[in-house]
Amino acid sequence: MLDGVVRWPQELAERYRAEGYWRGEVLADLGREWARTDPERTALVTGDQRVSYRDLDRRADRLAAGLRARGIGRHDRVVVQLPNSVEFVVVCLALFRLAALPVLALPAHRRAEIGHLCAHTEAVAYVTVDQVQGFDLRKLAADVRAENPALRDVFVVGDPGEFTALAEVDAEPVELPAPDPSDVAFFLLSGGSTGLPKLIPRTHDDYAYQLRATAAAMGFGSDGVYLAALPVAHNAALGCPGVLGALSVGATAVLAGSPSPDEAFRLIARERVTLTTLMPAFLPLWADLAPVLGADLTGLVVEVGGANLSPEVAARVTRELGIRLAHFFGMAEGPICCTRPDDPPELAAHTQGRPLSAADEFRIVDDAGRDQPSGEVGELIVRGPTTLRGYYRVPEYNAHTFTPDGFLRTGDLVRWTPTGELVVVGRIKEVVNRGGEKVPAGEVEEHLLAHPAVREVAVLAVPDRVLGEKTCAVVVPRDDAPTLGQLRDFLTERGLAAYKLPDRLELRTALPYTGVGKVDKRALGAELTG
Ligand code: J2J
Repeated sequence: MLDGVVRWPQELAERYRAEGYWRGEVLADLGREWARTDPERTALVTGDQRVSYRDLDRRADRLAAGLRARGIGRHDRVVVQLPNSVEFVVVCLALFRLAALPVLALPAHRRAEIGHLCAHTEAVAYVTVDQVQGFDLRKLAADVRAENPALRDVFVVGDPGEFTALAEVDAEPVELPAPDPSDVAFFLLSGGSTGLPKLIPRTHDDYAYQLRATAAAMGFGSDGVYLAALPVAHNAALGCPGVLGALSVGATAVLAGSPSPDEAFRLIARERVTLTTLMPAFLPLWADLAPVLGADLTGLVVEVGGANLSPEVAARVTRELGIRLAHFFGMAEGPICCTRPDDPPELAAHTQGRPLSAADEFRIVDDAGRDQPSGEVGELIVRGPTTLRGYYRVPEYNAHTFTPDGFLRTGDLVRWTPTGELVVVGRIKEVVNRGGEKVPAGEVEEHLLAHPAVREVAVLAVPDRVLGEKTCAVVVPRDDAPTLGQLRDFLTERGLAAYKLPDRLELRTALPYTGVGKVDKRALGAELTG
């Protein structure tokens, strides 16, 4: 196992194996069996491109060989920042086959995030595209490489500029040793943590199980067609069952650029999509535009989650569109609770369903760590065959984010219904959930404190009709008060992703503090919304 990754204790690992959750499958083999038995079957669709299982397999093998020739091998970390594309899947498969470790950045991430990921993981390579929406990622790559001596290679999809074109990394396939199933396969980014973004190691065993279990829960098999409308680098679209789950069951994954209704509806009709994933904020838009655009979504299963879903919106899309909702509470860290497509629609409208795995241990505890009686609200803590045991290379942070017996403290406030479904009611972690995009308050505060006009700052969520929440920065200025525009420009200049920029600025002469000297965000929140 890679240094800095916390293992499951042997006893639990043996139990997960003995009970058949972990079966020794490796992500390196995704799609391989289908390439052998049904090579012409369509694995991926994007735009006008259709990629068969055979071609996908070959491309992954050739890229793996090409990367190996450049010295990339077992346990090497490679930061991957690609939009939904065939390249994303080929790169991940190639790295899995080399037992090298993709570190999955979101397309929205910028210099601050990519720089941190490269430095923290000592990445040897960064795979990116030439540009997105007018932003030149090669410039970002040059800055990051200048600061990270370990970063030997930058591979670019499109015009490589001073770097290497990904398309040129190609060689005759070679025999490669299979990765160890209990070893880490790749890293996901945590949405909610204090300080800099944390990395979540996902093992072959645990992720292969997540793919299998979520596919089964959604009734998704080889005749299924999955539409990835959210970024595939996010756990929800990657592996619940998502694109990788589609490859594991021999289904087809359709890669869209965004969840915008015109593109999504066109693909759903053309490819006969059976399953997709959305954040709740998109549902009203889909409901408004489906009749206008003449889309027939009847029977489509939509996994919805990541942020609060209003029961009215859930009822509306079920009634008006004939969509079958599966309501997900998920975390990149691994825990998943969901309603199943065949559950009564009220269940999806009002609850987040049942734990994915019979081996999941979900507990609801009070401040002192005592289990709460059913129906009472408390913090959700989780242990299970998909839930990480520690973030990568942050032992001090792990010491207080996990209980001594290895339960992840999720920071989410939840309760059980009398029939055993989970209901998410709030949050104690300092994260703004901006329509499903997670903005870690502490990270933004740290950047804002570097602004010369900012003496003190607190970043917190304020309600928003469309996104559910937006980001408000409450600033105590030094002399001249900064404007919102100036602060946003400053953060952009520091290389922060756009979705983390504050939407609103409030100026104060002082911040309220609690008895222990922490900013009283609850009081501030009440003041801002009251
Ligand atoms: C309220 N808050 C929710 C829900 C997650 C599937 C779906 C989503 C994610 C995801 C994911 C929520 N209602 N239904 O990984 O596999 C908030 C909680 C949680 C955090 C995790 C998946 N579902 N949340 O959103 O890692 O606060 O994963 O701790 O991005 O989203 O965020 P993330």
